[in-house]
Amino acid sequence: MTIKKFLKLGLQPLANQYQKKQIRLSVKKGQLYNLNIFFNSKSKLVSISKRIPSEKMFNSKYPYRSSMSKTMRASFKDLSKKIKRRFKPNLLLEIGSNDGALIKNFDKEKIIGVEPCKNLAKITKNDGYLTYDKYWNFDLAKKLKKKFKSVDVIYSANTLTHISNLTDVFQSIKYLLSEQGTVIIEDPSLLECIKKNSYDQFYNEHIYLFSGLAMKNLLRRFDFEIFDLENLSTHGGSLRYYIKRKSNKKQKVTNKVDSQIKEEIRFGLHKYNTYKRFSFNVSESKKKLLQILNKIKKDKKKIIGYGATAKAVTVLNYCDINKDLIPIFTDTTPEKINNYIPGRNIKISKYNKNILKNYDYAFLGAWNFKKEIIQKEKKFIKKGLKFLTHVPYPKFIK
Ligand code: DWN
Repeated sequence: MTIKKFLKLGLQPLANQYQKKQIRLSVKKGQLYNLNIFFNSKSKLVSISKRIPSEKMFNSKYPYRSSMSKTMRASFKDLSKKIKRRFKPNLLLEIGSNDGALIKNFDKEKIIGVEPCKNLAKITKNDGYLTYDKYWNFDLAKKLKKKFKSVDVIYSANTLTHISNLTDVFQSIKYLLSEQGTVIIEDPSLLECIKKNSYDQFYNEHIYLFSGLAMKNLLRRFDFEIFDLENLSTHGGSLRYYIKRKSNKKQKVTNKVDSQIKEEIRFGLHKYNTYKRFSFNVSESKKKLLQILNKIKKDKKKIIGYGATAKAVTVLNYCDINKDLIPIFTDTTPEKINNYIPGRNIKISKYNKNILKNYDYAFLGAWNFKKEIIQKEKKFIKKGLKFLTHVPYPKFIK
C-alpha cells in the first residue's frame, strides 16, 4: 500500500473556531472529526486524511494574525531585505498575505497581496496595498496575468500546507511567474516536527507537512526545482524553499538542497517505520503531560495556559485536557479573547502584563515563541513561576 496511516489524534474540532460560548460539540453536526495522519511512501508526502472545505476554515472570521508576535515581524522584515537585495523584484506577489506582516516592508506599487480571509485582507487594503480577497487558484492567476503580465517573485509563508489542491497551486504559480522568476515557500518542517515530537503541527488547517524530499518530488511535476534552502527557527522549525523553473540556468543550485535531503534520509523520513516510532513517542508524551497536570491539580497549585494557539487545540483535545486541569488560557489576539478553546470550553482571557502574578505554572501553548515569551515574563519566573512545555517532551522549562 502506498498510503499508510501512522498517527491517530482522536476526535478534534476545527482548530481556529474559537467558541463564543461553552457548548458540547458533536460529530453529527460536523463540529468534530477524526484526525488521522498518513505517509505516502511514493511521494514521501505526509498529510491528514480529512479535508474541510476552505470556505469553512478561511473566511471573514479567521482569527490568526501574523503581526501579533515580535518574532514573526522581525522574520518578515529580515526576509524582505534579503528579497530586495538578492532578487530585486519589480513586482512581488504574496499568497496568504494575512494582516500584511511581510508586505508592509515593500513599496505599495511593487507588491500584491492575496488573502481570502476578508477581515485580514481589509487591513492591508486600508493601508493602501493592492490586496485580492480571494483564494489562490488558476482563475485568479489568469486575472493577474492579464493585468500584470508576470510576477518576478511569488512568496508564500505558512499557507501552502493549508491548500488541498497542490496541482492547482503550482500550475497557477507557473502560469504567472516570469521566466527567470523565483518562488519562495516557507512552511513548518516535517523533520523538525518529528525530531521535536511536535504532533500539534497536525490539525485540520495543516493538510500537509512538507519535507525537502516531498517538496522535491512535488515540484518535479511542474518542471520546478529547489535551488536554495534555509532552515528557520520560526513556527517550531520551518523550511524556506527557493524555487525556480528547471529551464532557468541563471540561478545555481546550492549544496544546501542536497544536504537537507541527505539529513532527512539519514533521519528516516523516507521510511514508514520512522513515523510509527513517532506515533509511539506521541502517545508517551500524552501520558507524561497528563501525569504532570494531575500532580499540579493534586498539589492544589494554579496553572494558566499561555497562547491559545491552533496547536494547543490539538494538544488539549488529543490529551483530553479539560478545565479541571487547565482552568484558563490567556492570549493577546483580540479575536480570541473572551472566547473558549474549541472542544474544551476553556476560557481565553485578555493578556495583561500582570496576568501571571497569581499563578504557579503556565502551560506554553505558544511553545514556538518560547524565547520571546520567557524574555517577556522573566520577572515572574524570577519569583518562582514555572513554564510547562510538551515539546520535545513534557517538562518544566529551566
Ligand atoms: O499555520 C498557521 C500558523 C502560522 O498560525 C495557522 N494554521 C494558524 C496559526 O497557528 P497557531 O495558532 O498555532 O500560531 P501561533 O503563531 O503559534 O500562535 C501564537 C498565539 O499565541 C497567538 O494567538 C498569539 C499568542 N501569543 C500571546 O498571547 N503572547 C503569542 C505571543 C508571542 C505572546 O507573547
